[in-house]
Amino acid sequence: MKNVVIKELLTSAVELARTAGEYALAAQRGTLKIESKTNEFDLVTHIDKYNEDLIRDAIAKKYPSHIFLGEESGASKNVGEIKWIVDPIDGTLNYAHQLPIWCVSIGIEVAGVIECGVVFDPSRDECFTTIRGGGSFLNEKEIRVSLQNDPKRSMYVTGFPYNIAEDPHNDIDRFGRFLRKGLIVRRLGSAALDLAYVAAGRFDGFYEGGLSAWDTAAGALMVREAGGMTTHFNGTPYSVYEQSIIASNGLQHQMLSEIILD
Ligand code: 2AM
Ligand code: CA
Repeated sequence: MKNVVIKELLTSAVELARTAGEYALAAQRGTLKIESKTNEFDLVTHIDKYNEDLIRDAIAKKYPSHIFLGEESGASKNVGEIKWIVDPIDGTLNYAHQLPIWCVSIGIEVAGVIECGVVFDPSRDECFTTIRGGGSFLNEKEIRVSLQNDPKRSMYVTGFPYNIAEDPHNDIDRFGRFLRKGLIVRRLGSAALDLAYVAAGRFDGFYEGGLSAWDTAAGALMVREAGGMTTHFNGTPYSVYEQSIIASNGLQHQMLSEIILD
């Protein structure tokens, strides 16, 4: 597909992410209706749903043949080669607690390949974008992963699933291995922002065990286009349809993989 078409799709995605993000930011101070999803910790607000409908309807109107895949409403029945992969609010728990660490994430896949994406953080007015073969940007300025190769001077980030109490992916042991080595690991609660921050060189690496396509569709490409590396825990190249991810500045990828798989 021509670069101009991809650029046009990215422009539409940025507009939608900004509209949805600004709406959610304004709504955050109001009364949020909160419901639980898979368990009592996995919550969704009426704004997640409102925002997803807003984005989904706008795409259906402008691009009726495109496929939509969203966290709250699942996949549309369209058949075609262009798919919008949307998390209307990534970091929902932070959002519900008035913590300004959440974003809108939109990735666009063409014939099975993620071609571009946006991660918009309305609390800081930070708009991260990426386009395959064209780099990654923060508010239109190019970003690169860090050059840090010393783990003692590094900062990593991870996340835990909502069923962490059952620890199905051994996240607690894995996190413990990092802490016992004295390594610094943050846990922010928004996988899409974690990835954008690796792309921007704020973190040197990110890993998480149980993610979905909408959490990573934009952010994983963003890391690669900023010069970093993305794989699954087992070292195979990253696909948004598999759960685990290691995203790093590249220099530390092997070292992180060894701790994660230990
Ligand atoms: P959310 O805020 O959109 O729900 C927290 O570690 C990160 O992982 C957040 O991006 C959160 O997305 C996501 N997340 C948490 N539990 C998840 C699960 N069971 N499946 C997919 N993503 C999950
Ligand atoms: Ca979400």
